Amino acid sequence: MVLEGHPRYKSLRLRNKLVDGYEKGITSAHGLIAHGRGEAFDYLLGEQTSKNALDATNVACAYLLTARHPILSVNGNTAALASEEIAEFCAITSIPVEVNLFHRSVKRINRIADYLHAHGVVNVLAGFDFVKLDHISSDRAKVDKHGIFKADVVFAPLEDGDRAQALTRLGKVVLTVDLNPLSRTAVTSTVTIVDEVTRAMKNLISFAKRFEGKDDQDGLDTLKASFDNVQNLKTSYVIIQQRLQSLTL
Ligand code: PTJ
Repeated sequence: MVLEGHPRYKSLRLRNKLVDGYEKGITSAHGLIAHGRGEAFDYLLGEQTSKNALDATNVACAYLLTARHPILSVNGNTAALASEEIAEFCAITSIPVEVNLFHRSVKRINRIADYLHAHGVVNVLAGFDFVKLDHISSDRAKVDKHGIFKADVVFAPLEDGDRAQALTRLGKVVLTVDLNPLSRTAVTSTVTIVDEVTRAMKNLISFAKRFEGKDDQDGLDTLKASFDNVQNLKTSYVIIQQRLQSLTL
């Protein structure tokens, strides 16, 4: 149990969620290590949503709201950390979810799909009716015919570089959340949200709520056109540099 007054309460709560996910067979052992890398970058970034991360989140949401066939690709880490937020976001936007795993097993796909359903996600594709994409060495190449394969906009938090590259090569818009602004995924994606995934999901929900029931295609298109992913990533590099330079020992 983590007490709310603990100085690292939020970070410890997320760790607990992941360990719980691991014990339930949702998160892989590798996922725990991947989370540690994310935590290290979050520490360097100040453990808060920066303005440039919020800008990227809003642009990502604009892409999702204007897509013909959007899809949210969920892995074992994202499911353990953010199922409640995914359920709320998908209820507002009607975007379907595809369970797509790096360390793929039928057992884990079913467990994650059940876990998402239990948290209120209605439309979950398990990826059993799949097509294998080229140029991807991992099992993430297997994508659902009715999900990622058909999608024009793929939102894949905690994605891997190979697939981000392969999906952009196929002409898809790739949106990701990655605390490491230097990763291949971060530099390859159309929009990279350099933020912690639960914070990013909450901000996506707020943005989607503002546009609920409104038809503002022009406004959303203008927002998309104004965005430069490389410039946005550079702002994250600067934040890390400035934080390191401001350290006085
Ligand atoms: O459930 P599976 O089998 O699909 O596996 C999922 C993992 C995450 C293990 C797999 O996709 C993987 O190995 O990912 P990578 O290549 O380690 O990339 C994960 C990226 O996400 C890293 O750049 C981390 O910095 C980042 N990251 C980790 N935790 C978070 C995060 N970004 C945002 N929020 C987090 N909580």
